[in-house]
Amino acid sequence: MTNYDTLKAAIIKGSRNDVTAIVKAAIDAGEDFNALLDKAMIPAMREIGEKFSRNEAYVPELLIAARAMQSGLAIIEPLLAASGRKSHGTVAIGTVKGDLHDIGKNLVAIMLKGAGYDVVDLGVNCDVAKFDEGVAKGATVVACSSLLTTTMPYMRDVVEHFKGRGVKVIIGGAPITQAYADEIGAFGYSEDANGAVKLADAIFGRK
Ligand code: B1M
Repeated sequence: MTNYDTLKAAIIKGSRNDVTAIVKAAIDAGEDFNALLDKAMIPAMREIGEKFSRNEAYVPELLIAARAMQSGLAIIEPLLAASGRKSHGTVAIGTVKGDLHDIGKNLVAIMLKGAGYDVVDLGVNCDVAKFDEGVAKGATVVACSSLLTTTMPYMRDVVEHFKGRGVKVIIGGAPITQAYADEIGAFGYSEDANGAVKLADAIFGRK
């Protein structure tokens, strides 16, 4: 059974090899990856963020923690992709223009794939032309992620861009709230990756 504190500490320290080894061992032992995410991996990123706020960690520490987190996510993702499922719809996802944070966005993409959706991952720093590329690939839902208060206003541009075009824009990210989604006219908001799946289920009529 995985020691969640050890995994959490390995992410915070940025020990990529340790994270890879722990996550791999847990998956090989048949453990539920949702527990790894909820009890160790996501709290680790929250904790390093709090240290950053208190000037106890700096951008290089954030970066190595993020890389360690990504190495764990990379092990989890193929499991979902390999689960042989029928697509329930297509969602294009990207982090908005000016914003390079992608861990939360990747997590949402992984959970959507796991729930049976085709996901067009557009990466980070996406402008409306980039989101158009996702729609051209069949997406009828555009999911926007933003982690910065300076980049979240671009979500309004994305909502405006897709108005009247039959594309539903849903949004999320640490500074985003339901009130903000209502204010800019987004179709929906979710606080976390599981919420994004519920939102997609509601949009595609699965629940
Ligand atoms: Co940055 N950063 N960062 N950072 N960083 C934050 C966001 C910050 C809150 C840290 C802090 O001050 N405490 C702060 C923002 C302050 C603000 O705007 N109010 C901040 C800052 C200031 C910056 C820089 C400006 C720092 C600098 O250079 N001086 C800079 C900006 C760069 C840029 O984007 N242009 C910067 C850079 C970086 C790194 C590159 C070093 C690195 C990112 C690496 C990467 O992503 N590949 C980084 C990191 C790691 C963080 C923190 C520590 C962690 C973010 C994270 O991965 N969280 C973050 C502090 C924090 O959030 N506590 C911070 C874990 C992730 C699982 O959660 O992304 O929230 P989250 O995603 C969740 C939900 O939000 C939701 O579901 C996810 C899973 O449950 N969700 C969605 C996300 N997207 C969704 C989309 C949806 C639905 C739900 O669509 C429907």
